[in-house]
Amino acid sequence: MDFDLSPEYTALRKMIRAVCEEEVAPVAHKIDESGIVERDLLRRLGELGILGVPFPREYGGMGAGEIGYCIMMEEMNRASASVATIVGAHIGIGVMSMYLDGSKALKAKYMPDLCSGKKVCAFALTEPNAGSDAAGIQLRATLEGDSYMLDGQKMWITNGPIADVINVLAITDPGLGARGGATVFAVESKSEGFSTGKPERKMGLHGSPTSLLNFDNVRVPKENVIGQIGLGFVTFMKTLDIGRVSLGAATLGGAQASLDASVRWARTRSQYGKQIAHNQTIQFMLADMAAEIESLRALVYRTAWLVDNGKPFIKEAGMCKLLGSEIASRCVDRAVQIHGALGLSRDFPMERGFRDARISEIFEGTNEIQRIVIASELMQEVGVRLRP
Ligand code: COS
Repeated sequence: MDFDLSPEYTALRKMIRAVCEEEVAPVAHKIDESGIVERDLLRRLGELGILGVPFPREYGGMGAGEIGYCIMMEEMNRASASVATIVGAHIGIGVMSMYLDGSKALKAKYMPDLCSGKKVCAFALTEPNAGSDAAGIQLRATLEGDSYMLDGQKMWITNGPIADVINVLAITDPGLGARGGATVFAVESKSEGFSTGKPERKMGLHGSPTSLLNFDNVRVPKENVIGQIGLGFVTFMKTLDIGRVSLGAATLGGAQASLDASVRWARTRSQYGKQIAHNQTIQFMLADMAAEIESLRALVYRTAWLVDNGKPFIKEAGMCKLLGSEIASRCVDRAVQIHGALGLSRDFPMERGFRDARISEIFEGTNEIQRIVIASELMQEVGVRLRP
C-alpha cells in the first residue's frame, strides 16, 4: 500500500500516520459538525514538525522535500479533509510562495513561526472578478515612501479568517497588468485596514475556514515584498504548480480512505446469507478503486521526485491534480454505493467524504484549467505556444 522510497520516508509515514490516527481522525467528525479545527491541534502538528515537512531545517522545517510533504498530505487527508486543507493551504501554497522567492531575511523572519505552528499562513490570489483568469486581478499596491499601500479585495481564501501572515498578489504597475506588473506581499493580518468577511458556508470542508479579505489602504513595508517587483504572477504560478502535486497526494489519501472503508464494509456486511464481498458487483467496484489508486500513487510520487530533483514537472503536476481529484470523487462515490443507506448517513464518514471530495475538482485551479496547462505543456514540447 505504501510507496516509500527510503527508510527515512517509511519512518516519516509511520510517525505521521500514528499522529493522524490518534489525534486527527478521532476528531474528524466533530470538526465537520462544529466547523472548527482547534488552534491547539495546529500547534500540536507544528510542535511535531508536521507544518514544516518540505522546508529546509535552517528555516525551521523538517527537510523532507516534496516527497515527504506528499507523504504527509496523503496521510492527513486520509484522516480529515478539513485539517488537510488548512495544512495544505498553509504549507503548500502559503509558506511555499515565500520559500520559493522570498528574501533570506523575510524567510528568517516568518518561516520558523509558520513551520512551528505559532502562526498560520494563507495564499491570496482569487478576487471577485479573477478566478480561473488569475491575471484578471485588480487589488492595487501603490508605493508611498518606504511602504506599499494595498487596496482591494480577495475572495475564497482558505485560512483567510485564521491566518496571521497572508501572501497577497497585487498589481503594482497597472500599465503592465498582472503579467509583468504584479507583486507578492507578505501581509500581517494584524495590520490596520485589514479585515475578513464571514466564513463561507460550503458544501464540504466545514472545518476549513474560507473567507473574503478586505484591504482598506493596508500599509506593507517594502521588506515584505516577496521576490521581485513585477514578477509576482510567476511566483504564484510556480507555487500553484507545486501545490498541485501535494493536492494530488491529498486526493490519494481521500481515495485510499474510501477504499479502506469499503473493504472493511464488504467483509462486515452480509446479505442473502453471505458477505457482500462475494458479489461480483462489489468486487468490481473495489478492483476499479484499487487500480485507480495505485496508478495515482505512482504518478504523485514520481512527480514529487521530479520536483525534488529539479526536473520539469508542470505537466505532471496538472495531471496529479486532475486525475487525483477525479479518482477521489469516483472512489468516494463507489464507497457510498457499497455502504448503501449508511453511505448517506451523517453519522458515518462516507457522507462527509463525499461532500469533502468535490471541491478538489475546483480549487487550486479547476480541472478545466489543469487540462489547459497539460495541453499547453504538451504542445510547448513540440514548439507550439497555445496561451497568449
Ligand atoms: N509556472 C511558471 N510560470 C508560469 C506558469 C507556470 N505554471 N504559467 C504561466 N507562467 C508564466 C508564463 O511563463 C508567463 O511569463 P512570460 O510572459 O515571461 O513567459 C506569465 O506567467 C504569464 O503566463 P500566461 O500568459 O500563460 O498566463 P495566463 O493568464 O494565460 O494564465 C493559466 C495561465 C490559465 C495557467 C493561469 O491563469 C492559471 O493557472 N489559472 C488558474 C489559477 C488558479 O489556480 N486559481 C486557483 C485559486 S488560487 S488557490
